[in-house]
Amino acid sequence: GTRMKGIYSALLVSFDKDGNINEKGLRQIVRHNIEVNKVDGLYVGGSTGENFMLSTDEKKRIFEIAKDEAKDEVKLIAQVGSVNLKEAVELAKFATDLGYDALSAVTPFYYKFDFAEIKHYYETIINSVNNKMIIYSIPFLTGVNMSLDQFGELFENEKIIGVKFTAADFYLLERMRKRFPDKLIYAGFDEMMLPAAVLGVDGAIGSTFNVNGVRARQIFELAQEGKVSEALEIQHVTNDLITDILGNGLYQTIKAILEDQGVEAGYCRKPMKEATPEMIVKAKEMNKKYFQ
Ligand code: NGF
Repeated sequence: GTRMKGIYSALLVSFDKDGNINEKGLRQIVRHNIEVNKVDGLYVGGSTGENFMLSTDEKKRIFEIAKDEAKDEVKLIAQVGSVNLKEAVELAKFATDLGYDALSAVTPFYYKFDFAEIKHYYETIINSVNNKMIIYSIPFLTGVNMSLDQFGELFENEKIIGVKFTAADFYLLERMRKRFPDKLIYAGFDEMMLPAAVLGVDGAIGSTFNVNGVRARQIFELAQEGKVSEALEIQHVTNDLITDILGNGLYQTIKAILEDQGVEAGYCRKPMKEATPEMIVKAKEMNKKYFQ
């Protein structure tokens, strides 16, 4: 549990123009996160990894490459969730065999699964392996809003050790912190990291840490030291950056900033669009403004 606290990049994946995994670029993104962003860990196969547009073999390949490049230098969490539960179990076994420190699974989406179905999904995945599970809750993309009691029911399984909380419901977050002091809670919205840190989350998992990991750590550590106004100054700069990124195209822009820093972050997977020349110009301006 406690050894998994800290700052985790939701790992970007580099694709070539045809949408194939660019292994060299992916390795560079892993190295950049470890050496420049100085993250504590990587969250592999999440939304930021464009995971839900990939085949099972591609997901496995990404788990392999990330582990091979990171070795044991940082903690590794594998997001294995899928509405295809058999695929989720297969990926859970695969990532566990590779030595991933923990698994995570998005709440099953698209169909309106009831809580009994959601619980069965988590129990099936985690009981198939000797590993730990971090629930991936992202209601704005999945439509799944679980209550405090429902989280509590899932957390009764000791192998379910925490939650990646990508939501703006700070009332629920506070209730969770108080009721589950021993579970790991990760903040998922980078632009709301400071209030989440003040509420006592154990860490954060974010897409923007692929470029802005150093500021993210400063916000988190200052908040933990009670230096809220200093942390807020850094959150303000961070949110200027995030506003610029979101206004220009989330993953395309982070990739273009990385490219400008010499990291072969490549293209996004279709149906995500290709960055236009105008988007790339703006990303270069962001790199200059926030990172030089
Ligand atoms: O990218 C998304 C989804 N969310 C990420 C984060 O929760 C990581 C967040 O960093 C994640 O979901 C994943 O990769 O699995 C945002 O991108 C960031 O706060 C900007 O809004 O939209």
